[in-house]
Amino acid sequence: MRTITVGGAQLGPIARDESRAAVVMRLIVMLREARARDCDLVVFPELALTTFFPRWFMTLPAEIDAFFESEMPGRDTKPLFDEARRLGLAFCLGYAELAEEGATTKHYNTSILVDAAGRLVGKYRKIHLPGHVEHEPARPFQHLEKRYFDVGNLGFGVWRLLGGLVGMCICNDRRWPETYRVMGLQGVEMVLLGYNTPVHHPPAPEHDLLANFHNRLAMQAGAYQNATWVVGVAKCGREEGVDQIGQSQIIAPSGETVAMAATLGDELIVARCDLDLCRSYKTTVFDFARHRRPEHYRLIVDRTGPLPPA
Ligand code: CDT
Repeated sequence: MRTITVGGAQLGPIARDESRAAVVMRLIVMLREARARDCDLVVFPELALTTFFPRWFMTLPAEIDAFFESEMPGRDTKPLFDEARRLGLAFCLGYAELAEEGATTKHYNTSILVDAAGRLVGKYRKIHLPGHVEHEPARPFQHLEKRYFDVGNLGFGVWRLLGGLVGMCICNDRRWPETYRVMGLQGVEMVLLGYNTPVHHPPAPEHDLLANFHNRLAMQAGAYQNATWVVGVAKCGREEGVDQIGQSQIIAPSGETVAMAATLGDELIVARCDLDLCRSYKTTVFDFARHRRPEHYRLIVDRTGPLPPA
């Protein structure tokens, strides 16, 4: 049996003035608990090193860039890498990345996969950036991801780790079936993702009561329809006056949630994931080679005429 014991390291709120060093210490405490609970791999949330800064409108580049990392590991994050290697743990970490590309500096919402020896195995840059570009003062808080981040340019990759095929996506990506399907077509067996999801959605407050349901719905459907484990990890609780959902969860290829956080604070959820459970679905209901019919997936645009008689 191929198994990965995975820990979802949910984080409670991070204050705007909390130092990187203090946050990294919180992450290290969770790594140690994960070791004690026999984990092989620990998943941290999206933008796990700072408060969720896209909630504020900022114009000064220096103020914005202070939330970004220009090297990984850097001075403040090296202790995390050192401790994970000492404990023999792989991890997935979300952070804001400053990347020099030719003569330009790019800003990405990024997650990395690091193996138990401390080697960078994979990198993903968020593709589905939600929110808006301009300041919308009528909102109680902003969601300026489209302003502060460039669209990710690395696609949806899948990497060999711990005897399985592991992929990553970030927060809003989890709502889009394409995200899982692109990884599913590459045989993914475990999708790692972090999220910062406000309970209140100013453009459509009628969705607020359904925030936890939609979180579960999207991830469970992605898991089942692509025969993969999904590990979704929140940064949650009331952060700088904004409530964010929790319910971090580990979902089996059956679509069933097998572990879920019960608090809105720092909390480790753990599950021993049998990767061969994916095969039971990948070789039957979701055997893509036998049952998918992409040659028939056409968009019919000329539907203006009368319908034929039934
Ligand atoms: N961080 C992130 O992607 N949050 C979004 C909020 C959507 S509303 C702008 C999410 O999909 O959870």
